[in-house]
Amino acid sequence: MSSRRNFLSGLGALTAAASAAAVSKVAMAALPEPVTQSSADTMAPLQPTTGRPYNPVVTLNGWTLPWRMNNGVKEFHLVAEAVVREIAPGMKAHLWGYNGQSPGPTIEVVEGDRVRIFVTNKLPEHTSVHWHGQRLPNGMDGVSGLTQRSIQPGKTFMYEFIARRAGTFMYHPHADEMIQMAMGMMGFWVTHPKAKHPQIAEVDRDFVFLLNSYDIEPGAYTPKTSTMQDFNLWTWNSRVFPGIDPLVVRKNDKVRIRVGNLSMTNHPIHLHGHEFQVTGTDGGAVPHTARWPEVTTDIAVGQMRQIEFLADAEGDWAFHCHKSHHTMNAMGHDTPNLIGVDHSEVAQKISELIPAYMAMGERGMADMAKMDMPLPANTLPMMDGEGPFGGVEMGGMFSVLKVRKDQKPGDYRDPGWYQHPAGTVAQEWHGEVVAAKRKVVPQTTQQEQEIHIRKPHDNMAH
Ligand SMILES: [Cu+2]
Repeated sequence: MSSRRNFLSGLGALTAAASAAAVSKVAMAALPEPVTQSSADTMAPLQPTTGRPYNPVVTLNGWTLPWRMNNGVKEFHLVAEAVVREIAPGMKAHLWGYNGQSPGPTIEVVEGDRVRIFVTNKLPEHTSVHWHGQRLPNGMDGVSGLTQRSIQPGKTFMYEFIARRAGTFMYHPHADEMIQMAMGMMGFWVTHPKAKHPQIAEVDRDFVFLLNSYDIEPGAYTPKTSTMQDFNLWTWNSRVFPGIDPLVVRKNDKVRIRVGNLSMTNHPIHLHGHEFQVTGTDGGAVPHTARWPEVTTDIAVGQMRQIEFLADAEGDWAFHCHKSHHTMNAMGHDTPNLIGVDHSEVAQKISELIPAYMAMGERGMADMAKMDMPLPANTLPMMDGEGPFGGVEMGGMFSVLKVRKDQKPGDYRDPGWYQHPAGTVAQEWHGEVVAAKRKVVPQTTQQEQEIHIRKPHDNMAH
């Protein structure tokens, strides 16, 4: 639910730390009223009512920032502040973000627009905003210390530039970024082409999200910001499955998905049931002649990728990061591999001491997903989500592309589970099993199996 609110009355219970950053009422009066968002739901696309028309994007579990026109300039107001983000139903995180949410709202403009962005800092430390991928005057690039003074708590800075290049971009702080990005400060930016563009197709649905990650221990609310690699929540727009909304499309829609990576590792993003092309990066549109078909595209740290496909296959198609540890939630990452280990003897001994003891892992970890184990406060099961055929056993960076022939244009509501036509679902075989005919392979002798090893010599160095 979007709420316009008085800027100063917005200091909620959570922002005790930030209240040090009191903002002058007089200074704020002339600025565009900050618009905030408290819900983590996917908002309907924001149809432009002023300026050049464009086909808006849908931010997964997010929203687009409204603007005001002021003498032909698009004016936005970002407020850097402490926020509460629901990571998935059952877990909330205390993060930093913009205008009530992490990630901040998506900013959408049109190629050639003059854009003015006011940034008010309600954090307890200084910040800045870098407009990743944009062509702009050097002093607007948002690198504190290098191109500008940092924005001190309580201060408002103004960025102004022309959105010169159509494409897929993002924004994030370039001040204490190890802390500020680990706390969730980031947002998406889309510059739409002003006219038909030879390398930018018109599409029916255009989704955007950021890849990010957090290290929040079960029972805690605030991410550990010194973590370098070992994150336990792999998120899309600061959400994990089953909290990531499905991408709902109509059959035969042309679909674009724009993804940016602001986590500390790469993510091979994989789509089932369709092949796509990478049509753009944060450097711009990929020329038609340089595109090739993929079902997985690796998105490196700091990169953005724009993929496009024709959604011509009905169904509920998995869409996820292909690193299997990234489709898991917090808990149990230090578990040793016990597959094939017979626990029965030791389990019996332990249960004499601890009556409720239960052995886990000897047949894989799927048992975990089925168990309703008591969890610490404010965490999520490691693998979760119920599908029409049982547990999906997923967490983290996972969602579903839902392709339906009767989905109305512009309707993004979840249509429920796919109804498979009779006879099109894999199931247990009950028929007769025909004995396989096998070719008789002659036995090899000991002599033939001998391996010749060539040792490297000095002159083989390379
Ligand atoms: Cu990943």
